Amino acid sequence: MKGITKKYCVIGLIVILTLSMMAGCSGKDNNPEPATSAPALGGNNASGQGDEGNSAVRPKISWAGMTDNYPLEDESYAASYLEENFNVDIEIVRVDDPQQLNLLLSTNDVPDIFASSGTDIRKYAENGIISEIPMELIKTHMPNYYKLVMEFDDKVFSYASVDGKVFALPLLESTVSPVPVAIRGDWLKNVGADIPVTLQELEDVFVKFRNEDPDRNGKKDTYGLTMASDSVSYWFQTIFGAFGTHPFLWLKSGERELAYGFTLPETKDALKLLHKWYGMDLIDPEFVTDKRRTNGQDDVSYKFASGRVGYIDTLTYDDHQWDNDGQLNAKWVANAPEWQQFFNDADNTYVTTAFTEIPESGPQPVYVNIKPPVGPEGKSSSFSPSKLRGHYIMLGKGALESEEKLIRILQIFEADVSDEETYVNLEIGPEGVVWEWNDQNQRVYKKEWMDSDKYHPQGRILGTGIFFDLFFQMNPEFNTVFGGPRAEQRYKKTQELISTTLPGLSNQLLAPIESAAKYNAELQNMLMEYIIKAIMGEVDIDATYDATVQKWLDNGGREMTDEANAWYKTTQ
Ligand SMILES: [Ca+2]
Repeated sequence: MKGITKKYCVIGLIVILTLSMMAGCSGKDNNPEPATSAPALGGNNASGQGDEGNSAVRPKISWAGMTDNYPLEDESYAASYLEENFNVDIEIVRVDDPQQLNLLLSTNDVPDIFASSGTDIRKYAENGIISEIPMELIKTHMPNYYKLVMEFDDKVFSYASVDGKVFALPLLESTVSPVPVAIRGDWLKNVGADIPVTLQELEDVFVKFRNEDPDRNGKKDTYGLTMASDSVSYWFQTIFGAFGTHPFLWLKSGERELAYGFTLPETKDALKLLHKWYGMDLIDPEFVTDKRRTNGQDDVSYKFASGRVGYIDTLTYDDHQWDNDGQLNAKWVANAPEWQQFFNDADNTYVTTAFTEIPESGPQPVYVNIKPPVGPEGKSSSFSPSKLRGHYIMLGKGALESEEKLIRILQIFEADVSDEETYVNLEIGPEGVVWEWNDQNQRVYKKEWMDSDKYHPQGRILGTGIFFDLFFQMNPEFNTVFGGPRAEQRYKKTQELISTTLPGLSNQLLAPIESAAKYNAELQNMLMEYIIKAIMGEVDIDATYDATVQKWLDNGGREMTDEANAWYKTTQ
């Protein structure tokens, strides 16, 4: 991984050097850079391309960015940083909401750079609002960006294309990962069980968790698992995942079709197993009201931490850390005197990693992060939100005034996504003002930063944050370039160890469909009710499942499926 960072830095450096040389060649006999283009605050720019001279091309770029998070003043540190390092003039376009953006676009006052929903790409392209971004230029001037998105999905540009031409740049969210799975290590030890791998082994463990007093309190007061009733994405998701399905996601069905997960026959098999488990008393009867994540005692993480259920697959990796600021961790520590004592020593705050096996020594008890169970056909998965963001970067007609201008824009984007120094300056701000190096050579906030008159919680005085940093959290290498031990623990020790390594299952429908707005809420309620009844045995699954699928299809599900597949075909 280190090698990749280095390579990005080298390429970033080459971009900057190339720009320096271009600027140097065009104006080598001219005066030093004008004072007006200096950054607002003392930075450490790699600059050098400031003395552009009269003949230099210095394109003017109107920038509406991603959101309403625009800088409050026209002159800001981040805007000056871009102007200085890329020899451009930045004009900030202030847009407060999508309505205002649409008004701007309809009056033909289209910003060079803005972001909008993927559903708008065709409309904007057909109305001549946005420009084609030639694929060859993307490959040439954004090679690291190109590599990142193609590694995610080699069809990714088809989601941003109209009639085979690319009209927008897809964005990824690198902090998204498959949901981790954990089991109580102390209970496994107490009942003499190994870490379960298959679904059958998991069932065997759950039988022991229910019947062999795993918490050794002399009472039959423990269950195998429960679910997050308030979030359908997490409903027994790794159990459905062991059958390769998820009732509430669009999944691939065969080679060239999408189908709604509930309608797949594997969902019926999973429901039958869950009903069997309910009958065996392995599922906490409170599963119909338990929540995913609250501050109280009614959520899955409390029940897991306090020792009512022994298995959890409902929290993201952030909550699985041992730094005492995550939800599961906070509740776990509150129930564990040994861990409280351990974290009383401030030096211990970020030292631990997630456990993937039961440790021989150290504070007890621990929860062990395991892989999702492997089902009868060898399938295994954990729900993962999509890495593809719903918003795309688009370029107005003005961005194509000259090829030089377009290339400069793409170079800025490439530096933001792959050059660490550019990213830090746009996202966090300048060294010595906002942040400093700690004794472990990590970037952390300066203690006095929050008292500074340049401080703003969204960075709107310096212009830092996602207004200019359009590629926020896209490059996974950059998740740890700021924030010190906390970021290291979250994105290296935890995300890489327990989450990115899991088989994920995500929604395969990557564009919104119109019919879903019409039908989905009602259809989802119908399926939720059916699934609960099926698990609790209030309906006979064999006698009612096919009819329920039919009812779903007849009441809007077929229309949604057709629309989902019409989109899917455009990506093939
Ligand atoms: Ca007990």
